[in-house]
Amino acid sequence: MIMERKIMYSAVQPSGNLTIGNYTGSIRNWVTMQEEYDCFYAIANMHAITVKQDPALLRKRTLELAAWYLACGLDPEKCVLYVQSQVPQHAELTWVLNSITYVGEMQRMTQFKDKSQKHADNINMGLMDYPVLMAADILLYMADYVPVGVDQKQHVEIARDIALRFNNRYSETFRVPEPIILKTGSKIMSLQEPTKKMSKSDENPNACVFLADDKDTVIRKFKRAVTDSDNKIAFSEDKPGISNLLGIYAAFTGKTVEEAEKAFAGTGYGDFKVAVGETVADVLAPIQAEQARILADKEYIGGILKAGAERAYKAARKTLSKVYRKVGFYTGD
Ligand code: AQP
Repeated sequence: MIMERKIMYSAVQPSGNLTIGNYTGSIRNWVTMQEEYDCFYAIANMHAITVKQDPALLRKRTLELAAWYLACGLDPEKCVLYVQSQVPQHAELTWVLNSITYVGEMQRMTQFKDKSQKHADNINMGLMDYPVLMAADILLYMADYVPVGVDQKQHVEIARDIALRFNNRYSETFRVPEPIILKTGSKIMSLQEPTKKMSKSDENPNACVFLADDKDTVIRKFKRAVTDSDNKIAFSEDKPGISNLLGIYAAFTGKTVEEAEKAFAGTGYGDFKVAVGETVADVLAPIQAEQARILADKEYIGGILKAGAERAYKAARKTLSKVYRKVGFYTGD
């Protein structure tokens, strides 16, 4: 009996330089998943413009992100790598799904509330519609699973609600996706405000460790990480700074947080921070070298993205035709 492979969808926005949170919460996990599933991995540039972007920088970051994907180990022979805006069905399906999504649901989304506060001068329709576009992304490819960090769980849940609602109204059409959230590395917090998640668009560069940071910068940022003053390395709710560093160490070594706690029992905060910084920098160094090598060959990246967009388009077109028929759009045949 031939078992059908499960389908996986995920994406990252080219909205800033990638952080170690994007890596451990997302891209790194995609690499193992491409062996087992049919994976679609997008560069979510349509999501990115829901906050102001410099157009030239957005284009540049799109290629850089593609190079990071490849450098982290995504293999275009094993998965579909593409740029979201090159597959028009994302926008088209969003419009249909908008018509079965309620404004109140979108206003209650945590990311919408956070980003509305952060970008109070630009609370645009796209920002509020972000989860519907994300639902369209996922549902277009009939994804079974969506690997995400904790921050995106709510959006996968709303995608499930929208899929079920459509299926109830128009008959069985979409597969209902499930989020995959790994135990370690799925919620890396800011180094400066450890109760807030690390975000690539954070204005304080010391709050984030970027994938592109060199060893000295990584160590300097960890040395400056906000902790507490009791000098005890333990994972607990009242020690968000130290807990975050333990979580990062665990995510970069494959150890559990308990093992990390044990390894540093009795160590002072200063030495602990340097050790975490060195561990992270050593993992990043070979990925950075590979990313630079790949980025130098724009033609190679362009070829991969073109082929990826064609494959994604084929799958997306199939779903959208079905949707258009179900909702009663005139198709001319
Ligand atoms: N701090 C984090 N820890 C673990 N996972 C994280 N992710 C993001 N931050 C962390 C995961 O990375 C994937 C891509 O995220 P995205 O670019 O689509 O949007 P985001 O979640 O809004 O990420 P950022 O870094 O915070 O971007 P900006 O600042 O532009 O909004 C997702 O799977 C996410 O869970």
